[in-house]
Amino acid sequence: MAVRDIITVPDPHLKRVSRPVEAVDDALRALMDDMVETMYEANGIGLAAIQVGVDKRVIVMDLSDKRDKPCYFVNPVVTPLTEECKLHREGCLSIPDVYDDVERPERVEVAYLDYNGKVRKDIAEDLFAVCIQHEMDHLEGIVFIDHLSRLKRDRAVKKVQKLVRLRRASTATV
Ligand code: GNR
Ligand code: NI
Repeated sequence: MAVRDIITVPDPHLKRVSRPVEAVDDALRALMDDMVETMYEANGIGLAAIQVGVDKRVIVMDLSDKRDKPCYFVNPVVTPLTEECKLHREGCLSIPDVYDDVERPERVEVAYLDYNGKVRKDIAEDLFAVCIQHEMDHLEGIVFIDHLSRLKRDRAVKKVQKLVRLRRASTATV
């Protein structure tokens, strides 16, 4: 297992539509293992493969307090179950230090293949619903700031670019 680099906006990979997975095999499980390790290291609750530069329809998530219950979603399909939407403050590992409210349906159904390629279906509410919809957006090349005004989006990208430049400068001689 290995921690991979997480790409940040405005990396054009984040705009790519990810491609369906053809088989849940050992190579895919190795990717999913790396994604979980990368997510834990970054203290995230979810991660889409495109955030490590891989354009496959794969998501990992862990909403447990002890960070010991990783979940895997391959080729997920999300269907809203309510018209009611809820505002939730979101963040993204590809947009560090930016947080804002996004409105999304509050209950959704998610159909997917699990770590072993088994077909599964869950009902998602609360943070699970927020997170799976945030991750599904990544598979479609959408990030949460795309749901904000253009002014907020432009500001967020500039802030991230500045942060990344500073980080590079401070780690260049390590
Ligand atoms: O770690 C994350 N936290 C989070 C908080 C509120 C709404 C969505 C998320 S997902 C994010 C990790 C991430 O960037 N996943 O793509
Ligand atoms: Ni994200």
